[in-house]
Amino acid sequence: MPAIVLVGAQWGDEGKGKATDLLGGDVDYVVRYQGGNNAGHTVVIGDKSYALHLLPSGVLSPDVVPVIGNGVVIDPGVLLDEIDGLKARGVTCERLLISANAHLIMPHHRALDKVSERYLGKARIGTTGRGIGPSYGDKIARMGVRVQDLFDTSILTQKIELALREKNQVLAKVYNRRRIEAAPIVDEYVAYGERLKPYVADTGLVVNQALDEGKVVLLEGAQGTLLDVDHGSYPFVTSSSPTAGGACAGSGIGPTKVTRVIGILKAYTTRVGSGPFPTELLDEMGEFLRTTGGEYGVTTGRDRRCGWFDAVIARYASRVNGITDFFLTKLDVLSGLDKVPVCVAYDVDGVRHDEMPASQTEFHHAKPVLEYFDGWKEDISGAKTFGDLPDNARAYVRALEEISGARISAIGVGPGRDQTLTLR
Ligand code: 2SA
Ligand code: GDP
Ligand code: MG
Repeated sequence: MPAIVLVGAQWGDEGKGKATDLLGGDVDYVVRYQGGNNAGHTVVIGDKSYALHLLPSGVLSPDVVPVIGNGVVIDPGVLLDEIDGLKARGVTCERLLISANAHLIMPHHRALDKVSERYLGKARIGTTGRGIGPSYGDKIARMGVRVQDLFDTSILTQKIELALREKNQVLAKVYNRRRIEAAPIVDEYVAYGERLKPYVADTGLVVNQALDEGKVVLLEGAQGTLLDVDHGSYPFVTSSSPTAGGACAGSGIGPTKVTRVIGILKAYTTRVGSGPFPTELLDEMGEFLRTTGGEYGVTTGRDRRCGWFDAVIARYASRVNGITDFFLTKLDVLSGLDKVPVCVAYDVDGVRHDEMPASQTEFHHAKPVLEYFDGWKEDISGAKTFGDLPDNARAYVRALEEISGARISAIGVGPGRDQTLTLR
């Protein structure tokens, strides 16, 4: 039975958390397949707002089994704090399953993330400083520590000592930092293991069995298409694969199981961290989008960079992910504008590009070719159906659908659970 992938179509923060929560009523399992606590999803239910980092957004739906898949990197202290924080607010995580194969973020990963960013100076990536890159780096270099290692103290000690032998050299010789001792980390992580043990499972097996039984599985991406380590604006990307292809590798299911890929697409564009951003607005319009849209990082609190909707990116996301339909979010934020500009193509050194330029140098030089749509003045946050929207808002949505490469099946008009319009 169906596995559905939910993926960010831009640079993250499109509203994936809200979309996952909305679908929660129709799905049985929600699986996070990549990233770590660099992610920040805000879900608003009634007058309560939840900020989730590692837990799948499905944790807020009582009948959903939330799963942290093998492709995620877990900072165990952060995860336990998140579980405790939700419990204090009456949300139980008893059904949570954590892959035994997921990799761990260690103290030296956090240290290296921070010092390497400082060392890069102006060339920095603008990471969240949570140790994501160094943890994935060790995974690929085959020296990572996995969740299952927490239950074999001898292996855990061996792995931590081996890793620190190298990391301490780097920390001391390259970054002039103090060495990190292995023994306290082993004790700390063994204690985490004791608390996490009840949740740990062979999640690949569980998810495949669920699919065989006809259950619906939602694979929830973090970050977004242009932050993908292969398909994003490299090197200004995260170190995992948020795109739909990554959903199978990060959860342990085969691609033949995926029947729908939902792209979450904001009605304008935002980005956190460094790197090219063709439609970025550095004027009062950018400030308008940031203030009206509440565009501040859920994890780091950083201002998000803001710009107009970019159809080149939407088409690229559609292609790279095989998107079947888009959820268009935050349409309400655009209310009040006289004209709404949309980037339909790029001008790269005098040459028009309708598709994403093949080289990063071209992407860095891309200037938006803008088309202007008539705006609407009405507050649309109370709209219940597509027909409730002003004519110009409907025309804007239909135009985006036309140029983005897939149909729009839902529209967000506010952060609340009930502020979503479904189409057709
Ligand atoms: P990292 O920490 O190694 O993954 O950083 C690499 C790049 O990935 C970007 N990145 C993000 N971009 C948008 N949202 C993210 N999550 C938080 C949020 C961000 C925050 O939901 O607001 O609070 O700052 C996220 N996570 C990683 C990051 O900015 C780097 O460009
Ligand atoms: P994610 O990382 O993709 O889950 O997105 P974030 O949670 O980081 O950022 C999206 C923000 O937009 C959150 O604060 C949501 O509550 C909010 N949001 C989601 N959909 C809508 C919408 O349609 N309208 C408005 N105004 N806010 C929305
Ligand atoms: Mg976010």
